[in-house]
Amino acid sequence: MEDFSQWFHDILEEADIIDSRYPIKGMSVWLPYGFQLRKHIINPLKRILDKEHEEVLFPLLVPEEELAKEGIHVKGFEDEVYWVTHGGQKELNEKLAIRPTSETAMYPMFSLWVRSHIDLPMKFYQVVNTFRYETKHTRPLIRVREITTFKEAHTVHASKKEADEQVETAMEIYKEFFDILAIPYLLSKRPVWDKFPGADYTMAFDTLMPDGKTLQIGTVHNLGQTFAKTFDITYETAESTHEYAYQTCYGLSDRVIASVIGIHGDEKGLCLPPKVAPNQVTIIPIIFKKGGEEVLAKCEEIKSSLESKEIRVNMDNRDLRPGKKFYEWELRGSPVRIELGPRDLENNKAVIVRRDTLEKIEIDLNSDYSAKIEEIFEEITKNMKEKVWKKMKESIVAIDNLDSVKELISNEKVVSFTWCGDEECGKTIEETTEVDILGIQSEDSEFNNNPKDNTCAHCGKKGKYTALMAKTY
Ligand code: A5A
Ligand code: MG
Ligand code: ZN
Repeated sequence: MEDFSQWFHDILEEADIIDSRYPIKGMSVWLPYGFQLRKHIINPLKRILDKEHEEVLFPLLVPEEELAKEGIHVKGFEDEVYWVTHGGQKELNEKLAIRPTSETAMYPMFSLWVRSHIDLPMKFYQVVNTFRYETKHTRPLIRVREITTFKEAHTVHASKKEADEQVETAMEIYKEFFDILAIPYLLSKRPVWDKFPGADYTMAFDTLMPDGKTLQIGTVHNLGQTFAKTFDITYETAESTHEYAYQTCYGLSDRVIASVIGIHGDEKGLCLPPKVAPNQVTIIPIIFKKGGEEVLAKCEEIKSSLESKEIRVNMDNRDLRPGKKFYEWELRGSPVRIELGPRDLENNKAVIVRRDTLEKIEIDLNSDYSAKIEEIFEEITKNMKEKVWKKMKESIVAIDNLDSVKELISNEKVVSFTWCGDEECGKTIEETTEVDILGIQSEDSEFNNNPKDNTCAHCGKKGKYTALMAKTY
């Protein structure tokens, strides 16, 4: 893929994902195929969250007074908020913010809902659109002004320990989700100057896009008691004392969809993991003048049989050359194609083509072929996952001084180095290299690969952490 940016732009249009010609910068239209893909990505996430969260839906508008309450938070978002100032001709008494995120919409209500320790923990989530007046270059799905697919979870706990544990749980949830999408990720603790406004700390998932830039695809924030104090979220303990609650929130967005498209795609187009592909199997009847009816009937039979096993099947019997159909469904990333013509019918066989490898596999239609296809789905997922994880890991280069950073980054690498962790040192590193520090690796991270006795790659002080640097979106 020579020019990823161009490829990404083209595929969104060619595969009918979104139309970015909508006349407002940073806002696009989801097209039917894109909408299906989006749905099949959201669904498994909801399934995971529904196990221990409750889904809710808050209003889009936030009173100015609430938005302004948490000083650090509002400071972080003040340049990005869209405002509603009028109702018809009449200027509103109080401006209303269009949510850039929903802390200030939710937490005044949490203050009413949280009464006693028996109400806790509370775990909510919603999938909504949020609006951010981004000033950096906008890009469909990646940096948008209307985030159409903003999943935000918000939790309230009775103790610091429980909130800390929820951060761990949230990270596990996201790992499980990204594994379903076969998306590789780097998990790090963001530097203090890059944490979520108002959070104690932020854990972030970044993935590596084909152009060597990392994309933040999910964040988990430990909010401590900051918002609880601002919004008066208190509970009565078993001993009848009143305490401030502890909170966390975690979110992800359309960027996840961008990463599925970008990371798995190739020169033929999309390549979708079976679990999220709108059409898991595409059946293409190969019809000549004679025997068309029988072929179509057999294809219908295969379709119903697969559908009875909950496989999403699409039968393309449009009056087009098969070659044209192959091309289109490869472009749209359908993981498995089944071709069936008169000769196959005679032998009661069909040909399966895997989108990831383009490998052809003959199946016996007398056998339990739906089980075989499920097996192929598993293999596809495994293969796609291994390929992209390998590629990401190979892009990470450990260095012991910062001289080569610029060159490595321009060669699309991510660098890891030993860092002292001091804010001043970190900011100097970012300024002199013009590269972002993603964050620090946990002790048990496989990317925590710098020797323990190393000194900081920049200042020479005791090196406490392995940090990652990359060119970011
Ligand atoms: N309330 C918390 C969860 C929150 O808002 N966190 S956040 O600011 O980090 O946003 C959550 C996720 O949305 C980020 O991890 C990032 O991947 C994504 N995101 C942020 N701004 C975006 C934008 N303009 N376009 C697309 N995705 C964006
Ligand atoms: Mg920065
Ligand atoms: Zn240092």
